[in-house]
Amino acid sequence: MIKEIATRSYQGQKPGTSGLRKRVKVFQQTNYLENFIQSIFDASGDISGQALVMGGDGRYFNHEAIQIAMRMAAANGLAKIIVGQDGLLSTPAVSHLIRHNQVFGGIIFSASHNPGGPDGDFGVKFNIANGGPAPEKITEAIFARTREIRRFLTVEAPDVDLSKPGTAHIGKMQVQIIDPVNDYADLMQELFDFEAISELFAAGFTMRFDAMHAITGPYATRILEQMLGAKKGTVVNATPLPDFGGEAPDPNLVHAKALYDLMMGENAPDFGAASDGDGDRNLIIGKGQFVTPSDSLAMLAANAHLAPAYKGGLLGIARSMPTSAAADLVAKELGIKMYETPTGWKYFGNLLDANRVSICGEESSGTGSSHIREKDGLWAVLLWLNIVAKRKQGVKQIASGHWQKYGRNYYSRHDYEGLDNEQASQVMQKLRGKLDGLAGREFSGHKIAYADDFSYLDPVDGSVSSNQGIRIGFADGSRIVLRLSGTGTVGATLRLYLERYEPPGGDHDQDTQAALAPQIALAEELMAIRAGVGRQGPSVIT
Ligand code: VG1
Ligand code: CO
Repeated sequence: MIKEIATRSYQGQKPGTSGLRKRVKVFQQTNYLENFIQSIFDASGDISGQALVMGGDGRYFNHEAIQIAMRMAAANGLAKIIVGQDGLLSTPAVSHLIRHNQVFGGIIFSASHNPGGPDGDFGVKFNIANGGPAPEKITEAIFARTREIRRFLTVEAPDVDLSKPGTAHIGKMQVQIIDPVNDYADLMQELFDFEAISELFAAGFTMRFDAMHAITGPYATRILEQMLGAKKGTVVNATPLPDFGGEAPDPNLVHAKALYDLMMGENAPDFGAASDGDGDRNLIIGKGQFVTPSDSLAMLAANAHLAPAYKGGLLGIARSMPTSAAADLVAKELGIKMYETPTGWKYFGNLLDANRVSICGEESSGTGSSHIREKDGLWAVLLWLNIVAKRKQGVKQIASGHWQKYGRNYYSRHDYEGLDNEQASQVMQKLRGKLDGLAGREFSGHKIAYADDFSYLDPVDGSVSSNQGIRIGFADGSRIVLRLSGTGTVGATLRLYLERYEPPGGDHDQDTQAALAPQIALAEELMAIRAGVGRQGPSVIT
Protein backbone atom coordinates (compact mmCIF):
# COMPACT_ATOMS: atom_id res chain seq x y z
CA MET A 1 0.00 0.00 0.00
CA ILE A 2 1.42 3.33 -1.05
CA LYS A 3 1.20 5.97 1.64
CA GLU A 4 1.27 9.67 0.92
CA ILE A 5 2.77 11.47 3.90
CA ALA A 6 2.33 15.19 4.41
CA THR A 7 5.56 17.07 5.06
CA ARG A 8 6.92 20.62 5.42
CA SER A 9 9.90 21.87 3.49
CA TYR A 10 13.29 22.45 5.12
CA GLN A 11 15.55 25.39 4.40
CA GLY A 12 19.03 24.82 3.03
CA GLN A 13 18.72 21.51 1.18
CA LYS A 14 20.94 22.88 -1.58
CA PRO A 15 23.44 20.33 -2.90
CA GLY A 16 27.03 21.60 -2.68
CA THR A 17 30.17 20.64 -4.59
CA SER A 18 29.24 16.98 -4.21
CA GLY A 19 25.73 16.27 -2.95
CA LEU A 20 23.84 17.37 0.12
CA ARG A 21 26.01 17.28 3.25
CA LYS A 22 24.83 17.98 6.77
CA ARG A 23 25.40 16.85 10.29
CA VAL A 24 23.88 13.42 11.04
CA LYS A 25 21.62 15.15 13.56
CA VAL A 26 20.23 17.37 10.81
CA PHE A 27 19.49 14.33 8.62
CA GLN A 28 17.78 12.64 11.59
CA GLN A 29 15.14 15.36 11.83
CA THR A 30 11.62 14.23 10.96
CA ASN A 31 11.27 13.75 7.19
CA TYR A 32 14.53 15.60 6.41
CA LEU A 33 15.99 12.71 4.40
CA GLU A 34 12.57 11.78 3.00
CA ASN A 35 12.07 15.30 1.64
CA PHE A 36 15.38 15.22 -0.18
CA ILE A 37 14.91 11.72 -1.63
CA GLN A 38 11.40 12.59 -2.82
CA SER A 39 12.77 15.78 -4.39
CA ILE A 40 15.32 13.70 -6.32
CA PHE A 41 12.52 11.45 -7.60
CA ASP A 42 10.23 14.40 -8.41
CA ALA A 43 13.01 16.18 -10.31
CA SER A 44 13.76 13.04 -12.36
CA GLY A 45 10.55 12.97 -14.39
CA ASP A 46 8.70 9.72 -14.95
CA ILE A 47 10.70 7.05 -13.20
CA SER A 48 8.09 4.34 -12.88
CA GLY A 49 9.39 0.98 -14.03
CA GLN A 50 13.00 2.15 -13.89
CA ALA A 51 15.94 0.81 -11.90
CA LEU A 52 18.33 2.58 -9.55
CA VAL A 53 21.65 1.73 -7.85
CA MET A 54 21.97 2.40 -4.13
CA GLY A 55 24.77 2.11 -1.63
CA GLY A 56 26.85 4.02 0.85
CA ASP A 57 30.25 4.26 2.48
CA GLY A 58 29.03 2.52 5.64
CA ARG A 59 28.98 5.59 7.84
CA TYR A 60 26.58 6.04 10.73
CA PHE A 61 22.94 6.32 9.52
CA ASN A 62 23.74 4.45 6.27
CA HIS A 63 21.52 1.49 7.13
CA GLU A 64 18.51 3.57 8.15
CA ALA A 65 18.86 5.83 5.12
CA ILE A 66 18.99 2.95 2.63
CA GLN A 67 15.90 1.27 4.07
CA ILE A 68 13.99 4.57 4.02
CA ALA A 69 15.06 5.31 0.44
CA MET A 70 14.23 1.80 -0.79
CA ARG A 71 10.69 1.99 0.61
CA MET A 72 10.25 5.38 -1.06
CA ALA A 73 11.59 4.01 -4.33
CA ALA A 74 8.99 1.24 -4.23
CA ALA A 75 6.23 3.78 -3.54
CA ASN A 76 7.42 5.93 -6.42
CA GLY A 77 7.00 3.05 -8.82
CA LEU A 78 10.58 1.95 -9.40
CA ALA A 79 10.88 -1.61 -10.65
CA LYS A 80 14.27 -2.47 -9.22
CA ILE A 81 16.98 -1.38 -6.81
CA ILE A 82 20.51 -2.72 -7.16
CA VAL A 83 22.07 -2.41 -3.71
CA GLY A 84 25.43 -3.42 -2.29
CA GLN A 85 25.56 -6.16 0.33
CA ASP A 86 25.29 -4.60 3.81
CA GLY A 87 24.36 -1.37 2.05
CA LEU A 88 27.97 -0.83 1.00
CA LEU A 89 29.18 0.56 -2.33
CA SER A 90 32.01 2.94 -3.12
CA THR A 91 31.25 6.02 -5.22
CA PRO A 92 33.26 4.73 -8.20
CA ALA A 93 31.53 1.35 -7.92
CA VAL A 94 28.13 3.05 -8.06
CA SER A 95 29.21 4.99 -11.13
CA HIS A 96 30.29 1.77 -12.81
CA LEU A 97 27.13 -0.14 -11.82
CA ILE A 98 24.88 2.59 -13.25
CA ARG A 99 26.68 2.33 -16.59
CA HIS A 100 27.08 -1.44 -16.55
CA ASN A 101 23.38 -2.05 -15.85
CA GLN A 102 22.19 0.93 -17.89
CA VAL A 103 19.91 2.27 -15.19
CA PHE A 104 18.66 5.84 -14.84
CA GLY A 105 20.80 6.77 -11.85
CA GLY A 106 22.22 6.03 -8.44
CA ILE A 107 22.04 7.33 -4.90
CA ILE A 108 25.20 7.28 -2.79
CA PHE A 109 24.93 7.78 0.94
CA SER A 110 28.19 9.46 1.84
CA ALA A 111 29.73 12.66 3.09
CA SER A 112 32.99 11.50 1.49
CA HIS A 113 36.03 12.70 3.44
CA ASN A 114 33.97 14.36 6.20
CA PRO A 115 34.03 12.65 9.63
CA GLY A 116 31.26 10.16 10.52
CA GLY A 117 29.53 8.85 13.63
CA PRO A 118 26.45 10.18 15.46
CA ASP A 119 28.08 13.60 15.84
CA GLY A 120 29.67 13.54 12.40
CA ASP A 121 28.38 14.19 8.91
CA PHE A 122 26.05 12.41 6.53
CA GLY A 123 25.37 13.05 2.89
CA VAL A 124 23.44 12.10 -0.23
CA LYS A 125 24.87 12.19 -3.74
CA PHE A 126 22.69 11.66 -6.78
CA ASN A 127 24.25 10.38 -10.01
CA ILE A 128 22.58 10.28 -13.40
CA ALA A 129 22.43 7.74 -16.24
CA ASN A 130 25.96 8.42 -17.50
CA GLY A 131 27.21 7.39 -14.03
CA GLY A 132 28.32 10.90 -13.08
CA PRO A 133 27.21 13.39 -10.45
CA ALA A 134 24.02 15.24 -11.38
CA PRO A 135 24.97 18.43 -13.24
CA GLU A 136 23.96 21.86 -11.92
CA LYS A 137 20.75 21.95 -13.94
CA ILE A 138 19.49 18.88 -12.09
CA THR A 139 20.80 19.79 -8.61
CA GLU A 140 19.05 23.16 -9.04
CA ALA A 141 15.81 21.40 -9.93
CA ILE A 142 16.14 19.13 -6.89
CA PHE A 143 16.79 22.15 -4.68
CA ALA A 144 13.78 23.99 -6.11
CA ARG A 145 11.67 20.94 -5.34
CA THR A 146 12.88 20.80 -1.70
CA ARG A 147 11.53 24.31 -1.20
CA GLU A 148 8.01 23.49 -2.29
CA ILE A 149 7.63 19.88 -1.20
CA ARG A 150 4.38 19.09 0.63
CA ARG A 151 4.24 15.27 0.50
CA PHE A 152 6.35 12.20 -0.02
CA LEU A 153 5.51 8.63 -0.93
CA THR A 154 6.46 5.51 0.95
CA VAL A 155 5.16 2.02 1.65
CA GLU A 156 4.76 0.08 4.83
CA ALA A 157 7.26 -2.75 4.66
CA PRO A 158 9.79 -4.36 6.97
CA ASP A 159 13.51 -3.67 6.49
CA VAL A 160 15.13 -5.76 3.77
CA ASP A 161 17.89 -8.06 5.02
CA LEU A 162 20.95 -6.86 3.10
CA SER A 163 23.44 -9.16 4.78
CA LYS A 164 23.64 -11.68 1.91
CA PRO A 165 23.65 -11.39 -1.89
CA GLY A 166 20.33 -12.41 -3.40
CA THR A 167 16.93 -11.08 -4.34
CA ALA A 168 14.17 -9.62 -2.17
CA HIS A 169 11.04 -7.59 -2.79
CA ILE A 170 9.36 -4.50 -1.40
CA GLY A 171 5.85 -4.77 -2.80
CA LYS A 172 6.35 -5.23 -6.52
CA MET A 173 9.82 -3.69 -6.55
CA GLN A 174 12.73 -6.07 -6.80
CA VAL A 175 15.76 -5.56 -4.55
CA GLN A 176 18.88 -7.12 -6.01
CA ILE A 177 21.58 -7.42 -3.35
CA ILE A 178 25.00 -7.72 -4.95
CA ASP A 179 28.56 -8.25 -3.85
CA PRO A 180 29.91 -4.67 -3.79
CA VAL A 181 33.32 -5.57 -5.21
CA ASN A 182 32.79 -8.10 -8.05
CA ASP A 183 31.84 -5.87 -10.99
CA TYR A 184 34.29 -3.17 -10.04
CA ALA A 185 37.14 -5.69 -9.74
CA ASP A 186 36.28 -7.07 -13.19
CA LEU A 187 36.47 -3.58 -14.65
CA MET A 188 39.89 -2.93 -13.09
CA GLN A 189 41.14 -6.20 -14.53
CA GLU A 190 40.08 -5.08 -18.00
CA LEU A 191 41.87 -1.74 -17.71
CA PHE A 192 45.22 -2.73 -16.28
CA ASP A 193 48.04 -5.16 -16.82
CA PHE A 194 47.31 -7.39 -13.82
CA GLU A 195 50.00 -9.82 -14.90
CA ALA A 196 52.72 -7.20 -14.76
CA ILE A 197 51.51 -5.93 -11.38
CA SER A 198 51.33 -9.49 -10.01
CA GLU A 199 54.89 -10.12 -11.14
CA LEU A 200 55.96 -6.96 -9.37
CA PHE A 201 54.49 -8.18 -6.09
CA ALA A 202 55.84 -11.68 -6.65
CA ALA A 203 59.32 -10.16 -7.00
CA GLY A 204 59.02 -8.71 -3.49
CA PHE A 205 57.59 -5.23 -4.13
CA THR A 206 56.06 -3.98 -0.89
CA MET A 207 53.11 -1.70 -0.33
CA ARG A 208 50.87 -0.19 2.34
CA PHE A 209 47.32 0.80 1.49
CA ASP A 210 45.48 2.71 4.22
CA ALA A 211 41.72 2.31 3.76
CA MET A 212 41.13 4.68 6.69
CA HIS A 213 38.36 2.43 8.13
CA ALA A 214 36.27 3.38 5.12
CA ILE A 215 34.77 1.85 2.01
CA THR A 216 37.90 0.92 0.02
CA GLY A 217 38.89 -1.72 2.58
CA PRO A 218 36.96 -4.57 0.92
CA TYR A 219 37.87 -3.37 -2.60
CA ALA A 220 41.58 -2.98 -1.90
CA THR A 221 41.84 -6.26 0.00
CA ARG A 222 40.23 -8.20 -2.82
CA ILE A 223 42.13 -6.55 -5.66
CA LEU A 224 45.56 -5.93 -4.16
CA GLU A 225 45.93 -8.90 -1.84
CA GLN A 226 43.72 -11.58 -3.34
CA MET A 227 43.93 -10.88 -7.06
CA LEU A 228 47.35 -9.28 -7.41
CA GLY A 229 49.19 -11.17 -4.69
CA ALA A 230 50.30 -8.29 -2.48
CA LYS A 231 51.34 -9.59 0.94
CA LYS A 232 48.53 -10.16 3.46
CA GLY A 233 48.32 -7.10 5.66
CA THR A 234 49.19 -4.73 2.81
CA VAL A 235 45.77 -3.14 3.29
CA VAL A 236 45.38 -1.64 6.76
CA ASN A 237 42.31 -0.20 8.50
CA ALA A 238 40.40 -2.36 6.04
CA THR A 239 37.05 -2.73 7.78
CA PRO A 240 34.53 0.08 7.12
CA LEU A 241 33.42 1.48 10.49
CA PRO A 242 30.40 3.77 11.09
CA ASP A 243 32.65 6.42 12.62
CA PHE A 244 35.85 5.62 10.64
CA GLY A 245 37.60 4.91 13.92
CA GLY A 246 36.92 8.46 15.09
CA GLU A 247 39.02 10.07 12.33
CA ALA A 248 38.19 12.02 9.20
CA PRO A 249 38.64 9.58 6.29
CA ASP A 250 40.49 12.25 4.33
CA PRO A 251 43.65 10.97 2.63
CA ASN A 252 45.86 14.00 3.06
CA LEU A 253 49.06 14.77 4.93
CA VAL A 254 47.14 15.60 8.10
CA HIS A 255 44.70 12.71 8.40
CA ALA A 256 46.92 10.11 6.73
CA LYS A 257 49.96 11.26 8.69
CA ALA A 258 50.77 7.74 9.91
CA LEU A 259 51.13 6.59 6.31
CA TYR A 260 53.23 9.62 5.45
CA ASP A 261 55.55 9.05 8.41
CA LEU A 262 55.96 5.40 7.47
CA MET A 263 56.75 6.27 3.85
CA MET A 264 59.34 8.86 4.85
CA GLY A 265 60.97 6.55 7.41
CA GLU A 266 63.77 4.03 7.14
CA ASN A 267 61.58 0.96 6.86
CA ALA A 268 59.26 2.35 4.25
CA PRO A 269 57.62 -0.07 1.83
CA ASP A 270 58.08 0.65 -1.87
CA PHE A 271 54.69 2.23 -2.36
CA GLY A 272 52.08 3.89 -0.13
CA ALA A 273 48.49 4.86 -0.87
CA ALA A 274 45.23 5.75 0.82
CA SER A 275 41.66 6.51 -0.13
CA ASP A 276 38.79 8.48 1.40
CA GLY A 277 35.39 7.73 2.97
CA ASP A 278 33.62 6.83 -0.27
CA GLY A 279 36.62 5.61 -2.26
CA ASP A 280 36.86 8.27 -4.93
CA ARG A 281 40.04 9.99 -3.71
CA ASN A 282 43.62 8.75 -3.66
CA LEU A 283 46.83 9.65 -1.93
CA ILE A 284 50.09 8.46 -3.49
CA ILE A 285 53.34 8.39 -1.56
CA GLY A 286 56.41 6.62 -2.89
CA LYS A 287 59.28 5.53 -0.69
CA GLY A 288 60.59 8.90 0.51
CA GLN A 289 58.52 10.80 -2.04
CA PHE A 290 55.12 12.43 -1.61
CA VAL A 291 53.38 13.15 -4.91
CA THR A 292 50.91 16.05 -4.94
CA PRO A 293 47.59 15.14 -6.55
CA SER A 294 48.25 17.78 -9.23
CA ASP A 295 51.59 16.15 -10.06
CA SER A 296 50.02 12.72 -9.91
CA LEU A 297 47.53 13.72 -12.61
CA ALA A 298 50.38 14.95 -14.82
CA MET A 299 52.54 11.86 -14.23
CA LEU A 300 49.64 9.47 -14.82
CA ALA A 301 48.74 11.28 -18.03
CA ALA A 302 52.35 11.17 -19.25
CA ASN A 303 52.57 7.42 -18.64
CA ALA A 304 49.00 6.20 -19.14
CA HIS A 305 49.89 4.54 -22.47
CA LEU A 306 51.70 1.85 -20.44
CA ALA A 307 48.31 0.51 -19.27
CA PRO A 308 46.27 -1.56 -21.75
CA ALA A 309 43.19 0.71 -21.46
CA TYR A 310 45.09 3.79 -22.62
CA LYS A 311 47.66 2.28 -24.96
CA GLY A 312 46.10 4.10 -27.91
CA GLY A 313 46.82 7.45 -26.26
CA LEU A 314 44.65 10.03 -24.53
CA LEU A 315 41.93 12.10 -26.18
CA GLY A 316 42.51 15.07 -23.91
CA ILE A 317 43.01 16.00 -20.27
CA ALA A 318 40.78 18.01 -17.92
CA ARG A 319 41.59 19.49 -14.55
CA SER A 320 39.70 21.65 -12.10
CA MET A 321 40.74 25.30 -12.08
CA PRO A 322 42.62 25.25 -8.73
CA THR A 323 44.63 22.17 -9.80
CA SER A 324 48.19 23.03 -10.84
CA ALA A 325 49.20 23.46 -14.46
CA ALA A 326 51.53 20.42 -14.34
CA ALA A 327 49.11 18.42 -16.50
CA ASP A 328 48.88 21.28 -19.01
CA LEU A 329 52.55 20.77 -19.80
CA VAL A 330 51.95 17.09 -20.48
CA ALA A 331 48.95 17.86 -22.71
CA LYS A 332 51.10 20.27 -24.68
CA GLU A 333 53.85 17.70 -25.13
CA LEU A 334 51.33 15.04 -26.20
CA GLY A 335 49.64 17.48 -28.57
CA ILE A 336 46.23 17.01 -26.98
CA LYS A 337 43.72 19.50 -25.59
CA MET A 338 43.57 20.62 -21.99
CA TYR A 339 40.32 21.72 -20.33
CA GLU A 340 40.03 23.80 -17.17
CA THR A 341 36.74 23.30 -15.29
CA PRO A 342 35.27 24.49 -11.99
CA THR A 343 35.83 22.42 -8.84
CA GLY A 344 33.75 19.24 -8.60
CA TRP A 345 33.53 16.13 -10.73
CA LYS A 346 30.15 17.05 -12.22
CA TYR A 347 31.88 19.35 -14.72
CA PHE A 348 33.94 16.52 -16.26
CA GLY A 349 30.92 14.43 -17.30
CA ASN A 350 30.11 16.31 -20.51
CA LEU A 351 33.75 16.30 -21.65
CA LEU A 352 34.03 12.56 -21.07
CA ASP A 353 30.68 11.80 -22.72
CA ALA A 354 31.70 13.85 -25.76
CA ASN A 355 35.02 11.95 -26.02
CA ARG A 356 36.99 15.15 -25.57
CA VAL A 357 39.06 13.86 -22.65
CA SER A 358 40.25 10.51 -21.30
CA ILE A 359 41.70 11.53 -17.97
CA CYS A 360 40.62 14.12 -15.37
CA GLY A 361 41.90 15.31 -12.05
CA GLU A 362 41.55 17.63 -9.11
CA GLU A 363 44.12 18.95 -6.65
CA SER A 364 42.01 17.51 -3.83
CA SER A 365 43.27 13.96 -4.45
CA GLY A 366 40.80 13.10 -7.17
CA THR A 367 41.85 11.41 -10.40
CA GLY A 368 39.79 9.39 -12.81
CA SER A 369 39.18 8.51 -16.43
CA SER A 370 36.63 7.64 -19.06
CA HIS A 371 36.14 4.17 -17.50
CA ILE A 372 33.44 5.70 -15.25
CA ARG A 373 32.11 9.19 -14.52
CA GLU A 374 33.57 9.72 -11.03
CA LYS A 375 37.00 10.12 -9.63
CA ASP A 376 38.34 6.77 -8.57
CA GLY A 377 40.81 6.17 -5.75
CA LEU A 378 41.80 2.57 -6.41
CA TRP A 379 41.93 3.16 -10.15
CA ALA A 380 44.64 5.79 -9.58
CA VAL A 381 46.57 3.42 -7.33
CA LEU A 382 46.37 0.61 -9.90
CA LEU A 383 47.44 2.89 -12.75
CA TRP A 384 50.45 3.94 -10.69
CA LEU A 385 51.29 0.29 -9.97
CA ASN A 386 50.89 -0.56 -13.66
CA ILE A 387 53.30 2.25 -14.56
CA VAL A 388 55.82 1.29 -11.86
CA ALA A 389 55.67 -2.34 -13.07
CA LYS A 390 56.19 -1.40 -16.71
CA ARG A 391 58.88 1.22 -16.20
CA LYS A 392 60.63 -0.83 -13.55
CA GLN A 393 61.22 2.40 -11.66
CA GLY A 394 60.03 3.58 -8.27
CA VAL A 395 57.78 6.59 -7.65
CA LYS A 396 60.72 8.78 -6.67
CA GLN A 397 62.60 8.08 -9.89
CA ILE A 398 59.49 8.59 -12.00
CA ALA A 399 58.77 11.91 -10.27
CA SER A 400 62.27 13.32 -10.60
CA GLY A 401 62.46 12.24 -14.25
CA HIS A 402 59.14 13.97 -14.86
CA TRP A 403 60.34 17.22 -13.29
CA GLN A 404 63.57 17.13 -15.26
CA LYS A 405 61.59 16.96 -18.45
CA TYR A 406 58.63 19.23 -17.70
CA GLY A 407 59.78 21.35 -14.75
CA ARG A 408 58.09 21.21 -11.34
CA ASN A 409 54.93 22.99 -10.25
CA TYR A 410 55.40 23.49 -6.52
CA TYR A 411 51.92 23.36 -5.09
CA SER A 412 50.11 23.56 -1.78
CA ARG A 413 46.63 24.22 -0.41
CA HIS A 414 46.03 26.17 2.78
CA ASP A 415 42.59 25.67 4.34
CA TYR A 416 41.02 28.02 6.84
CA GLU A 417 38.27 25.90 8.37
CA GLY A 418 35.33 26.58 10.68
CA LEU A 419 35.17 30.29 9.87
CA ASP A 420 32.38 32.68 10.58
CA ASN A 421 30.26 32.65 7.39
CA GLU A 422 29.94 36.42 7.27
CA GLN A 423 33.67 37.06 7.75
CA ALA A 424 34.59 34.51 5.08
CA SER A 425 32.24 36.00 2.49
CA GLN A 426 33.53 39.47 3.37
CA VAL A 427 37.07 38.36 2.46
CA MET A 428 35.77 37.10 -0.91
CA GLN A 429 33.67 40.22 -1.48
CA LYS A 430 36.50 42.62 -0.77
CA LEU A 431 38.84 40.75 -3.04
CA ARG A 432 36.27 40.61 -5.84
CA GLY A 433 35.88 44.35 -5.48
CA LYS A 434 39.51 45.05 -6.25
CA LEU A 435 40.17 42.50 -9.01
CA ASP A 436 39.59 44.91 -11.87
CA GLY A 437 42.53 47.12 -11.05
CA LEU A 438 45.08 44.39 -10.40
CA ALA A 439 46.37 43.27 -13.80
CA GLY A 440 49.66 44.96 -14.68
CA ARG A 441 50.42 46.07 -11.12
CA GLU A 442 53.43 44.89 -9.15
CA PHE A 443 53.44 43.60 -5.57
CA SER A 444 56.72 42.88 -3.78
CA GLY A 445 58.40 42.71 -7.16
CA HIS A 446 55.82 40.28 -8.64
CA LYS A 447 53.85 41.50 -11.62
CA ILE A 448 50.22 40.43 -11.92
CA ALA A 449 49.31 39.10 -15.36
CA TYR A 450 45.58 38.56 -14.74
CA ALA A 451 43.07 38.60 -11.92
CA ASP A 452 39.51 37.33 -12.28
CA ASP A 453 36.64 35.36 -10.81
CA PHE A 454 36.66 32.09 -12.75
CA SER A 455 33.73 31.48 -15.03
CA TYR A 456 33.33 28.31 -17.09
CA LEU A 457 31.65 27.94 -20.42
CA ASP A 458 30.89 24.26 -20.96
CA PRO A 459 32.03 23.64 -24.57
CA VAL A 460 29.59 20.74 -24.92
CA ASP A 461 26.24 22.13 -23.77
CA GLY A 462 27.05 25.84 -23.67
CA SER A 463 26.07 26.28 -20.00
CA VAL A 464 27.92 28.88 -17.94
CA SER A 465 29.02 28.50 -14.30
CA SER A 466 30.17 31.74 -12.71
CA ASN A 467 31.83 32.75 -9.42
CA GLN A 468 33.92 29.59 -9.29
CA GLY A 469 36.91 31.04 -7.44
CA ILE A 470 39.27 33.98 -7.65
CA ARG A 471 42.50 33.53 -9.60
CA ILE A 472 45.46 35.83 -9.57
CA GLY A 473 48.17 34.88 -12.02
CA PHE A 474 51.64 36.39 -12.13
CA ALA A 475 53.97 37.14 -15.01
CA ASP A 476 56.42 34.46 -13.78
CA GLY A 477 53.75 31.75 -14.14
CA SER A 478 52.98 31.48 -10.43
CA ARG A 479 49.39 31.68 -9.26
CA ILE A 480 47.23 32.10 -6.17
CA VAL A 481 43.58 31.05 -6.04
CA LEU A 482 40.95 31.57 -3.37
CA ARG A 483 37.52 29.98 -3.11
CA LEU A 484 34.90 29.00 -0.59
CA SER A 485 34.47 25.27 0.00
CA GLY A 486 31.13 23.70 -0.88
CA THR A 487 31.37 20.49 1.15
CA GLY A 488 31.58 21.65 4.78
CA THR A 489 28.71 21.37 7.24
CA VAL A 490 29.63 23.92 9.90
CA GLY A 491 30.68 27.53 9.27
CA ALA A 492 32.73 28.37 6.19
CA THR A 493 36.04 27.07 4.82
CA LEU A 494 38.30 29.21 2.67
CA ARG A 495 40.71 27.34 0.45
CA LEU A 496 43.84 29.12 -0.67
CA TYR A 497 45.71 27.38 -3.50
CA LEU A 498 49.35 28.28 -4.15
CA GLU A 499 51.47 27.40 -7.15
CA ARG A 500 54.92 28.26 -8.45
CA TYR A 501 56.67 26.88 -11.51
CA GLU A 502 60.32 25.84 -11.44
CA PRO A 503 61.45 25.11 -15.03
CA PRO A 504 63.55 22.11 -16.14
CA GLY A 505 67.09 22.44 -14.83
CA GLY A 506 65.89 24.39 -11.77
CA ASP A 507 66.01 23.31 -8.15
CA HIS A 508 63.36 20.60 -7.82
CA ASP A 509 64.34 19.44 -4.35
CA GLN A 510 63.10 22.32 -2.24
CA ASP A 511 60.75 22.03 0.67
CA THR A 512 57.32 22.87 -0.75
CA GLN A 513 56.30 25.48 1.84
CA ALA A 514 59.70 27.16 1.56
CA ALA A 515 59.50 27.16 -2.23
CA LEU A 516 56.09 28.82 -2.01
CA ALA A 517 57.03 31.42 0.64
CA PRO A 518 56.80 34.35 -1.81
CA GLN A 519 53.32 33.27 -2.95
CA ILE A 520 52.17 32.75 0.65
CA ALA A 521 53.27 36.31 1.47
CA LEU A 522 51.68 37.70 -1.70
CA ALA A 523 48.39 36.00 -0.89
CA GLU A 524 48.25 37.69 2.49
CA GLU A 525 49.25 41.03 1.00
CA LEU A 526 46.55 40.87 -1.68
CA MET A 527 43.81 38.89 0.04
CA ALA A 528 44.20 39.75 3.73
CA ILE A 529 42.68 36.43 4.77
CA ARG A 530 44.25 36.21 8.22
CA ALA A 531 43.20 39.69 9.22
CA GLY A 532 39.75 39.21 7.66
CA VAL A 533 38.89 36.02 9.55
CA GLY A 534 40.96 36.64 12.67
CA ARG A 535 43.32 33.68 12.32
CA GLN A 536 47.09 33.37 12.71
CA GLY A 537 47.32 30.93 9.85
CA PRO A 538 45.62 28.04 8.04
CA SER A 539 44.12 25.11 9.97
CA VAL A 540 45.18 22.50 7.41
CA ILE A 541 48.10 22.54 4.99
CA THR A 542 48.20 19.93 2.28
C1 VG1 B 1 36.08 19.38 -2.23
C2 VG1 B 1 37.23 19.40 -3.20
C3 VG1 B 1 36.74 19.10 -4.61
C4 VG1 B 1 35.99 17.76 -4.63
C5 VG1 B 1 34.87 17.79 -3.59
C6 VG1 B 1 34.15 16.47 -3.47
O1 VG1 B 1 35.15 20.41 -2.55
O2 VG1 B 1 37.89 20.63 -3.17
O3 VG1 B 1 37.84 19.07 -5.49
O4 VG1 B 1 35.44 17.51 -5.89
O5 VG1 B 1 35.41 18.12 -2.31
O6 VG1 B 1 35.04 15.46 -3.10
P1 VG1 B 1 35.13 21.83 -1.80
O7 VG1 B 1 33.96 22.55 -2.39
O8 VG1 B 1 35.00 21.56 -0.35
O9 VG1 B 1 36.43 22.48 -2.11
V1 VG1 B 1 34.50 14.06 -2.33
O10 VG1 B 1 35.69 13.03 -2.34
O11 VG1 B 1 33.08 14.33 -2.16
O12 VG1 B 1 33.34 13.38 -2.99
CO1 CO C 1 35.08 11.25 -1.73
